[in-house]
Amino acid sequence: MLKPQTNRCRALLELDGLWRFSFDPDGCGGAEGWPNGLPAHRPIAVPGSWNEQFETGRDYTGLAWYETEFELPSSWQGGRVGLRFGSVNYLAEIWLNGQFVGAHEGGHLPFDFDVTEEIRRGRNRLTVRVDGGLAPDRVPPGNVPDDPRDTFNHPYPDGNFDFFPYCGIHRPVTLTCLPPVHLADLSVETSLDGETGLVNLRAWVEGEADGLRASIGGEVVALRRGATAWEGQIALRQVQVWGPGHPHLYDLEIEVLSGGAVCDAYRLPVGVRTIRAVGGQLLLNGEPVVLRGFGRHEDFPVNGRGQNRAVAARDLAMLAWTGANSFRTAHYPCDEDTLTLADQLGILVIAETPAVGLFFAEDGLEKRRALCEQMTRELVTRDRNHPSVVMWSVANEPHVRRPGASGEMRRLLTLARELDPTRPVTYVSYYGTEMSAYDAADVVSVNRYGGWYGQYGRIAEALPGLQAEMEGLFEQFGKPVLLTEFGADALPGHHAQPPEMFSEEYQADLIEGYLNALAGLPFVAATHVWVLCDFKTGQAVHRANSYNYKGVFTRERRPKLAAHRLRALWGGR
Ligand code: BDP
Repeated sequence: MLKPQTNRCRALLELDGLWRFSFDPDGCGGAEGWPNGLPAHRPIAVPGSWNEQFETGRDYTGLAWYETEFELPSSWQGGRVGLRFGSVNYLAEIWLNGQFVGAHEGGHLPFDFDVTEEIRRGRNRLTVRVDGGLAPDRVPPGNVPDDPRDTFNHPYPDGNFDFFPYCGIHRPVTLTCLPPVHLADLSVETSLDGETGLVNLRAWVEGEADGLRASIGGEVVALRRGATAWEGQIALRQVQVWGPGHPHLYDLEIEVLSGGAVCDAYRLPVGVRTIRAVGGQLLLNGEPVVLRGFGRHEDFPVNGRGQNRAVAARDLAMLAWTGANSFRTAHYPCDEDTLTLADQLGILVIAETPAVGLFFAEDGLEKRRALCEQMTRELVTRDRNHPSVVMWSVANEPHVRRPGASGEMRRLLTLARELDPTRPVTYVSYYGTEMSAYDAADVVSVNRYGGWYGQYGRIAEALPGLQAEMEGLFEQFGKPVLLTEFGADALPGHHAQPPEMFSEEYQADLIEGYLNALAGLPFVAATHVWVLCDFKTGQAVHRANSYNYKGVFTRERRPKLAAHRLRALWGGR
């Protein structure tokens, strides 16, 4: 799905701002006709999570209604009018002027509707019902009944995952106007042939076009009409490849021709690079690369999970300051502007679907499977044109001990690879060799917490086992091994000598111990600290202040001792 843009052929209107809002705990809004106007309401900021904007509703994950009004620009005539949501958690139903437009399930990916029929000249009323409910048949799941084969905690609210289940309209809402014949989607794949960069294009068009023209780096080609898409290749001699330290972006422009004239245009920054897993290494542009970095949540005081571009810019600046080169979008796709930033800054990204906390009991299994497939498709089609995205992760910590679990993981890995054969695919597990589907992945990704969730207070005791396990994983699968999480909680300002759990010293020592222990293992292709910043969780006995304190920066983005330690180890600028 293309990100909206405005240019000589396209227009857009951001609908963000102060909307009207009402909780609907009894679910009576539909029967009472709320799509025709909310009877009682309070103001709410969009985007933003509802949980932190009022003195009530912090733990509320039920039904709520949003409403706004806007005027259609009079110049928007004869085009296709679309309504696009960057993300709504969890289930959104949309009405325009009281008419039902459509629904979307899943909290972290965009969706849009053609509202050309429903839109009116002049003033329009847009209504959104959001269902933030946590349920076993949703992804990620919540309120999951106990399973004796898998132990998990039940935080409050009861998400089957370790972050606060923020709800609401979390990313921008945009009204778009496209010409009747327009570019509907685009795929850009790059490869290298010596010093020549090859840019392979596939473009999907809505309506009858006479032709398509692509220009990049001074080269112009006409695309040819294929069975389903328009296709073409552009060769860039003496190509400037994209990568950390040299994030060169070319400016691609696609023009759609109809009746002898340009009827639509779309611009996209393109980074030419290759990424492959070969033996025990990840190769970026043919050269071995080791991912140093973090898991990153979208989380900030008051904003909750609402998109905040300044926070994203700050996060990527802090990441570079430590000397890191990468992050994983744990445990859901990040917003699109963050990926644009990563493209510009030369930061490598493992893009993860929202499939966290999957369990494989029959209850809701088929629906969860269908949702995982839908989300994998939505993620790949949204993010495939970002050079920063170097890998797909189809799940985090599925409860793989369940019968059938390996098959479910294999299915998702295969789907991701079919959708995008140019990037390695993986899933992240806390199990190693047991019941795993790593034979179907390109890299093995594991999370390890020795010295924290085991061997309390004894970092040194955790390290030999870690090395042996990583060696065992490489021996078994012959693929790069990624340590996608490791870390320790540190309460900011809490110090101890000798170091003890929850002190800044203990966190810094554990991280350094892990990095040193793995430094000599050439097949370890990633060390990602959990986590970049402290983040909000549900309430639980092991979550003081409802925070996960494994950030090397605080939730307010101040460095802890571990951030300085990493900077010394990673040579940050
Ligand atoms: C890991 C999970 C992550 C948690 C982390 C922790 O993947 O979501 O936040 O544990 O407990 O297993 O800090």
